[in-house]
This record gives sequence, structure tokens and C-alpha cells, in this order.
Amino acid sequence: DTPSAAALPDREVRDVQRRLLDHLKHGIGKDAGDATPHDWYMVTARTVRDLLVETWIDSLRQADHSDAKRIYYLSLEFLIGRSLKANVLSTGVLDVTCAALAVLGQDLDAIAEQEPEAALGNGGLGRLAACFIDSMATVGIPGMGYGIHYHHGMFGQVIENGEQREMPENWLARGNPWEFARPEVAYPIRFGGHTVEYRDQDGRPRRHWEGGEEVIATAYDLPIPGFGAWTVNNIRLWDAKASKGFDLARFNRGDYIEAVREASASETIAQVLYPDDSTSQGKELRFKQEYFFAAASLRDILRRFLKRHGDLARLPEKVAVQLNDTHPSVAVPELMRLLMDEHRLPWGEAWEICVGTFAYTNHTLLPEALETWPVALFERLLPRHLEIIYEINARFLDDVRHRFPGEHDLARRVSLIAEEPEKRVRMAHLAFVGSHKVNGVARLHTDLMRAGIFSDLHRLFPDRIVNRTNGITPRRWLNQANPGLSGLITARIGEAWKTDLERLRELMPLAEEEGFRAAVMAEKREAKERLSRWLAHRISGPLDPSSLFDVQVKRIHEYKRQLLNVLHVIHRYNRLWAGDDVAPRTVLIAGKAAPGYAMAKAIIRLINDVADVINRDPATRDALKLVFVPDYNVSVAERIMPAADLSQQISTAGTEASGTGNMKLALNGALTIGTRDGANIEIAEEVGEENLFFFGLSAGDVERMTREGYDPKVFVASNPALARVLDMISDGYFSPSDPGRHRPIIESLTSGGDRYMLCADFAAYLEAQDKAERLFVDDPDDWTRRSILTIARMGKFSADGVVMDYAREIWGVQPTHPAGAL
Ligand code: DL6
Repeated sequence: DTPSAAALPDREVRDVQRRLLDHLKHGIGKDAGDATPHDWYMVTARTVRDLLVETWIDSLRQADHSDAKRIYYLSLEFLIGRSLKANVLSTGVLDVTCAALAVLGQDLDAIAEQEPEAALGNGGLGRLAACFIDSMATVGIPGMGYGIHYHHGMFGQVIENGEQREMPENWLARGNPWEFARPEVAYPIRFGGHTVEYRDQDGRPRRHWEGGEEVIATAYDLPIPGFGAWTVNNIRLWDAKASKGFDLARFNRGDYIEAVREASASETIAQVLYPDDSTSQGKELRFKQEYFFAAASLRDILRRFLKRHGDLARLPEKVAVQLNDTHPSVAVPELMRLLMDEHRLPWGEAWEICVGTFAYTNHTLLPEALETWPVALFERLLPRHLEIIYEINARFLDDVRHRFPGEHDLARRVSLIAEEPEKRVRMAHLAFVGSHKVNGVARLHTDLMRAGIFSDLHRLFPDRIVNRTNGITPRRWLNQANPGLSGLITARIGEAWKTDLERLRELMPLAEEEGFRAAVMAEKREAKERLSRWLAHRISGPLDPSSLFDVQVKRIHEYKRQLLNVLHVIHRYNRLWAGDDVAPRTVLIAGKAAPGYAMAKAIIRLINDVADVINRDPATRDALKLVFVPDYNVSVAERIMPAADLSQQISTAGTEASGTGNMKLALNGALTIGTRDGANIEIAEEVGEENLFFFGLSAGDVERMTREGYDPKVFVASNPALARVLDMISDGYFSPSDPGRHRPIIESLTSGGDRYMLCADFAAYLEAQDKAERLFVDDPDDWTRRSILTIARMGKFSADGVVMDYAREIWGVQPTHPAGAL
């Protein structure tokens, strides 16, 4: 890979050492004798940041000076995780940094553990945004992410008495060494007030928004280096500052609290990430966050554009704005407002610019996650935007009625405004009509968008919906997370795979090589042991690294069916008791439940209760272990992915938009057990259906069964194993002190209608589990062969290729140095 420490020139090591000590002395005011582990983290980060800055400034200058089109990725979430290791690897200074630290008696891995997580996201959508910024930098797309500088990211999860308890997260408490505050970049963002009509100097009627309160958006910049650090992109996060500061007169009267009240109220906007990705939040603060960051970002984008180009008509030619889900879709009326009210463009021109500039990515089909906001809220906080939305809608519906005169219900269905039960703005419809492209994140998801939630809009705009299957960055998810396997791969095929993942195909012949298989198997074993060591003080009892590590890691949600996983675990437990020959298995589940999502929290409790019983049972505990790994986040994911043998991707077909955990696990050599859902289908096409374990209903089956009337009781009645498992839970076998505790979960399956069809899929799931297990136990060598083939064929899911596709087909730009050029 890179030269060993011994081969490094002394001069380079001494230089890094000098920089570290310099930061320690001048930045922290200590010498090496007094430095705490956190001090070492801060100085190492500063030292690495110094290396990034030059390229970063160059990249920004280059983008400013070049005429290239700029890409802006607007996302309410960036799930970045830790940056130290990623940045050390991208800048190519791993060995020299390790060597310099070693001279000072320090260890990079230990130091890296000091970094708090930048958990500015919930799950897939936020992590995708982080992967995309990494990939854009790597392939040379001058992209910039815009988001919110949350003071408190995703909550920490602790498990107490088997239950999830949420702990406040405080990643900025000791300062963030990666970010640059930009207090000079500040925009006033208005809320409330009213609109007025007036005549401009040409006598034309115009509207203007005034009054209300203003909150100041100020910028924080996070440099994100591409691999090789040829391009360093930027994530700009907006913080909220009060426009008024505190009230001195009040303060002087001794009214201290009131003096700062207004200031702290406006500053709450950037305080906290909403920890929910499964329901649209009916909270005013969330609504304010969305407008706040969309408005500040657009102001910034237009300022940069206007510095170089005078003519706003050229905006779509020079700027692309990707809306990451509907959270930023208020950007559509905001851009209209800026163009019309502030830049005096007529409606038609402004609308053309808007549609040409925006594109929108949809990440979910779940009706409860599709955002709508009450018209009354718009009226009170964004009155001008409501007028614009009404006008967009009126013109749009006129056109619909004109084109489809006989279809009286069509206008109601596609309207931007839902009338019942209260008047609400449909943010997905707004984003759809305001964008030139709308994409789904896996082929099935895109097809279902066309056939389902957007079927009418698709008829009206048949070329608008396109598919862009998700991807992941191979730097973090293989190179960084799994150095052992990465080293093995690089030793055999060189390191080009890191920027051109298709090169992994060169591993295919090695799958037939006994020596390579043995080496991959040894690496997997080592990763499992590493995970077990790390878990040792988090859970009770050691793990058995020779058992099958069966992994399901993702947000806890009914549609993702962690419950189905648990039903299978209980069934295995019963089989062990029955004396069946069942191979040793360790089932690892991790994920957070939205704090207000009672059923998801109940499922966590059930997992822990089941774990408690089966892990203690001397009759079974050597053959079956269930572990709930607390506080799942990006760093925990980096530990788990390399250690997985089996990757559980078992959502009800048609519900998981894509999944990206499925890609991370497969890239690390796990075989997938899964449904024909989301990107699983495309993973199977790539790796070969014979190399994974598909089971259960297809999206078509689910749709048909729902239509025809699905009755879970029929499946329970015909499957004694399932009935037994449900009875055990229901009768309190796993909660003897509170026998009724888990009854509501079972009722959701039986009398509640089993919305996600666990009962229908149970038998097929068991069969697929058995098949996987037989292969793992009877022919570990063949398992490893399939695992190598899986890794080798995952090239399609590199985020590098995915962003290049977005670039060419949605954003209309050509990357400056394509992946693989390094
Ligand atoms: O596209 C990223 C990711 C998908 O891989 C997951 O399948 C999907 O569940 C997730 N969606 C969300 C929900 N967001 N909203 N709204 O995070 O997106």
C-alpha cells in the first residue's frame, strides 16, 4: 500500500511531529507532558486540516474562477461520522502521521476515538449526502453541500432495563477542529410579517414581503477532501443568530432573562436535529429549519452566481441545485420570490429558471413520511411563499384542466394543496413541479414512484422521473473500515479500486484460488474477533467468532422488519430445545428508534428481553446469541460491517426505497439474505442471484395481496412454528415479570392486520435462513468463494459512479478528473 514507517524519510516524520507540537503549544497552550488524549485529537486534526486547507482554497478559487457549472446539494441531514481517519487517508498521510505520533508515544487509532460523531442525520438519507460530497470531491465535481449546523445531532442511545433511553448529543461541546466559522457570511432570514402590493417605476404591480422577525444565518464550513485530495469540497452549515442581540435596556433594569429571551428563541432554529425519518414532522420549528437553510443557501448561491454572471437567465446553465428529499423544497417558491420580488423578473422567466435549476430526489414511498405543511403555517410564517405556491398551483392546474378536460378528479389529485382534512401544502408535489428531474434511488423504487405516489404527475411529465440507484463511498466503507481486507485486495490487484470500484472485478479469478480464499477467511475471522473485543465491555459475555455473524443494522422501523428477525431467533431457540442440529449463530441487531415511535421502541425492548432469556439459557447459549448493539452510528457501523457473515435486508418488498447498508455489508463480503426490495434486486443482478438468499413476497405480490385482502391469521393457523413463537411472546415467556408487555406487538400482527406481512413471509424466511446456514456450515470454502465474488461485483454501487451519472444526466456537467484517474 504505502511505505512502512521505517521507510519514511525522517524529515517528513519530524515535520509532522513539529506541526503537532506546534499546535499543542500555540493552539492548546500545553506541552506533551500535560496533553490529554483529547488534546492529541485536537492537534492531530489541526495538523491534518492544515494539509487540506491549501488544496481546499485552490479548489474554491478554481471553482470561482472557472466557468464550470456549480452543483449544490441541499440536505437537512449530513451524517458524516468522524473525520480524522477519513481525512488522513484522503490526504495520503496515514503512515507519516502514525509514525510522528508514535515518536510522541501516541497511537492514531486511540486518538481517533476521541473525536465526537458528526451525527447530523438520521440514517440513509443523511449518510447518502455525506457519501455524495466525498465522491463529488473524488471525481472532481465542484460541489457544495448545504445544511444546518445543528448544535445537537442525533441522540445517543443507551439501553436501560432493555429499553431505549435517549441521551442528548453535544458534538460541539469541546469545539470542532475541522470547521471554519464564517461570521462575515451572514444573511437575514425573515419569518412572519405580511405582503404589500405596490407599483414599480414602470407602473407594474409588484409584491413585497416585510415585517415579522429576522434571524441571521451564519456559515460554518467543513472541508471534505476527495481521495488523493486533488479536490477538496465544502459542506456549508448554517447556524442561527438572533438579529437583535440582547435587550440592553431590559438588562439594565435587572430583567436578565427577558433581556436574552428573544435572542435565544431565534437561535433555537439550529439547536437540534429532528430524530425522525419516518414521519413528516408536524412541528413549527422543523418548518422554520427547512425555510431557514433553504433561504440562506439560495441567497449564498445567487450571490456567488451574480459575482460572475450578470444574467439570471443563465442560472440553470451555471448552477444545479439538488433537493435531498422534500425538506428543502420551499426553495422553489423562495427562488421565485428572489427572482421576481428582488430581481424583478417576470413570472414566466422566473419559473423557467427555477425548473431548470432544481432537481429533486425522493427517498421514501411511505405515506406517513411524505411531507405536507398546513396552509395556516405558511400564512403565518411565510405569507409571500404561500401566495407564490397558490400562483404556481393555479397556473399548473389550468394547464392540467386544459390538457385533460374530461378528467375532473385529476386536478384535485395533483394539486399542490390537499384540501382534506385541513388545507396543507404537499411538499412532494411542489418539489416535483418545480424541478426538471425527479429521481428515485433504486430501480424498483423509481418504478413504484411512477406507478404509485407520482402516477398522475408522471402522466403529466413523462420524462421527469428518472432512476439513480444509490451508492456508497468505498473509501470509508472498505478502505477505512476494513484495513485488513483492503490491504489484501490492494496487495493482489493494486489500489486503483479505491477510485474505480469496477476494478474489484479483477478479484473474480482469485475467488477460485485456495490461498486467497484462506486469506479472506482469516481476515473475516480477525474482523469478528476485533468486533467481539470491542463489544466485550458493552455487552455481557464474549461472542464466538466461529459462529455465523448474522447482522441487521439500520433504523428500527416496522417496515424494516427487525421483528421478523426476532421471530426467527425465537424459532431457532425452540429448535435448539427440541434437540435439532442447529449451527452456532450470533445475531447482531443495532439501530435507533425515533423517540416518539412507540412500536419501534417496543421492538427494541422485545429484542433485549429475548436476548436476556436466550443468552442466559445454559441449554442454548453456546449455539445462539442475540445481541442488541447500543448507540448505532457511523463509527459503530464501521466496526460491524467488516465482521458480518450474513447481511439481513428483509424489508417488506416495495417499502425500502434503496438501502445502502445492504451495499456496505456486501462490499465487506457479507452474503445477503433479503427480499426483492430496493437495491437488493440490483445487488442480486450484479453479484448473481445464486450468491445471495432471496425469499418472500415480491412488491407485486404484496400489492395484489393487499388488494385482495390479506389475512395474517391464515398464515398463523397453517404454521405451528409461527403460532408457537407468537404465543411465547404473547404469553410473557420473555417478560415473566410483566407477561403482557409484548402483547401489543403480537396484536399488531394478528388482530392489527400485520401491515408489513411478516406472517406471510415467515415460512420462506426460515427456509432461506436454513439454506444460508447449510452453506456456511457445510461448505465454508464455497461460502468464502461467494463472498469474494460478491465483493468483486459491487462496482456499480460506488457513489463515484452514481454522482457521475447525476452529473451527466441531471446536473449537465462533466467531471474534471474522472474516477480512476489517480
Ligand atoms: O436514499 C437513501 C435512503 C435509502 O437508501 C433508504 O432506503 C430510505 O429508507 C432512506 N429514506 C429516508 C427517509 N427519508 N425521508 N424523508 O431516510 O433513504
